[in-house]
Amino acid sequence: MRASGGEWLDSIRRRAARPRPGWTRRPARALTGCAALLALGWPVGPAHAAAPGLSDSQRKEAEFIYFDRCSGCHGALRKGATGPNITDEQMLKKALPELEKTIYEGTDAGMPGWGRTGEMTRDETALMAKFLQNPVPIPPELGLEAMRASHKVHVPIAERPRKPEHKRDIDDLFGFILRDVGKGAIIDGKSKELAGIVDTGFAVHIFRASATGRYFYTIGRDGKVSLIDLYEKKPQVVAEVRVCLDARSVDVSKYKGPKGDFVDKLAIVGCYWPPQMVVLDGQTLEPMKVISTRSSTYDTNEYHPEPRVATIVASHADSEWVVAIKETGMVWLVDYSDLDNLKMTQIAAERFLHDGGWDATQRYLLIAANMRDQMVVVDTEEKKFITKFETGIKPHPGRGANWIDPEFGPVSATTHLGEGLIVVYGSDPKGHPEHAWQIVREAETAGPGLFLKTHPKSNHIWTDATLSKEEGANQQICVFRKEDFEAGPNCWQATEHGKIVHFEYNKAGNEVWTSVWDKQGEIIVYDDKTLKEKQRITGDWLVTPTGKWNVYNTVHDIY
Ligand code: DHE
Repeated sequence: MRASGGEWLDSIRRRAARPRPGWTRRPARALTGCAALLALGWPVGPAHAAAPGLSDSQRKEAEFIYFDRCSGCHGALRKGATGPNITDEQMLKKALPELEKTIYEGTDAGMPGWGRTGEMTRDETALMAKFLQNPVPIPPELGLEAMRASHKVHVPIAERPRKPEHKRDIDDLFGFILRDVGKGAIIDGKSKELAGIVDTGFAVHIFRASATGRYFYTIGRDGKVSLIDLYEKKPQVVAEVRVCLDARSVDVSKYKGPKGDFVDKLAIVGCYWPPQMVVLDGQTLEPMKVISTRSSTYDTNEYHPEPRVATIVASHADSEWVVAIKETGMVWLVDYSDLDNLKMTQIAAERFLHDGGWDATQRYLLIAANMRDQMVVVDTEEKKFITKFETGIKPHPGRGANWIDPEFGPVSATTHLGEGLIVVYGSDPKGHPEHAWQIVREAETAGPGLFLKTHPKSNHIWTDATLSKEEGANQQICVFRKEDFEAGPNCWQATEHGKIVHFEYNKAGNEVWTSVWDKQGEIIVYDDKTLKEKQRITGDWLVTPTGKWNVYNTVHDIY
């Protein structure tokens, strides 16, 4: 029988306290927080006779690697989403050397080659091949009581400063993820100085800023949320709580209107496992309500046991979070004005919803259904599905990019995981109905990429090619000009090591910051007008920098 979240945490504590013969810990990667708990083992069903044997310690090591590198695309239950179904029934159809090769080399469909990129050794890829032929371990649930056990308020509200205790411009601070060390760096957008480093969850996925910009929220892959107070002399984690065992998204309440003032009042976390969202007090992170996402697929109406929460955006015009549910293909508009009498609008969209953001008017959610090669449009004012259309192989817009095209008016765009392609489509159904949700331009980038970014004050659109397998291509940046998109991009090699990933503008909209994603990482700051490098931030603290967020742009959803 499976343990409940609370019993499970207790049993983990008991087991963790015992000496563990045969427990092998990987020296290069310290297991922290929930990752360490996960590695202690999930209940597992009986193995098929043909499944290769694994020792206890091998199984635990494989479970951790699976959680760290694989579950995001294939799901905790291995039923597939961005990646295919890799349950033991499917994997036993393949020979072990074939599986090992795929894990080591990657695939043309976009799976990274974990051995090729140095993230797994030969022994580890061999171990993972065997693990995949064994039955899927079922992770436990996590309810309010167990969440509350991990809740800590380090600085009570009454003891927090009433105004900033420093001279920095809070609106121009940047939050940077230091992925592999479970930390976040806060950097001053003006002086480029490091304002402070804070401990966060494991492999933090995103930062979001509170509606006033005073706080940053981070969400770790292990489901730990950290609340960082930017008023403190040095940025400091003032509260934390673990509300999922696997997570990617967090957002805040931004609405101030007739239904109440919710500025800096609430936060929401989207979990991958357990499949649920959790509403928290915005100032203390006390967990308040759990909303399960287990439900039926939008099209066949079949029950799905693991509908994961992908993108969340916060409405500026209503007391609503717009929540994308990946496996069932639904967008849920969650009205947070009355949590006891919760109202939700459930909009059928498309399966495998992943990442997205607002159009320029902040009325339409533009989100990728990446395994369907489509972009989906949802109208949050009329609260209904508008349309979906194919763009290319696995669209991946991040938050997206919105600008005014000289010929087609307001447009939006996406890059793609599966090919080096930027696709531009009309996004102004009022002013330019003939182009709305139609592809108007497309062009090649340096290779399959993850993110693009622009700013209303800029003439440029920046793209990365992080997933490219061609020598050096993932170290390139390609920039398109809004006023002459058809001229093609200006591309250059930005680094000799690591990969270029993700862009963010400063508050003024005249600088672009990007990461060199490497164990010895760097931040490159470009002048957006001249495209010249202005500064390179380095330091031994810059370990695997990935995403970055400017406070002002994140509060106001400028992209
Ligand atoms: Fe992300 C956004 C999920 C891999 C960096 N990523 C998101 C969002 C989701 C998601 C659901 C949208 C959050 C929101 O807006 O509320 N990402 C996943 C995965 O499931 C996936 C494919 C595999 C995994 O195991 O995590 C994955 N993502 C990655 C990476 O490998 C990246 C490059 C580095 C990392 O953290 O592992 C990465 N994802 C990011 C970033 C954003 C993001 C920087 C936010 C973009 C923004 O501009 O806000």
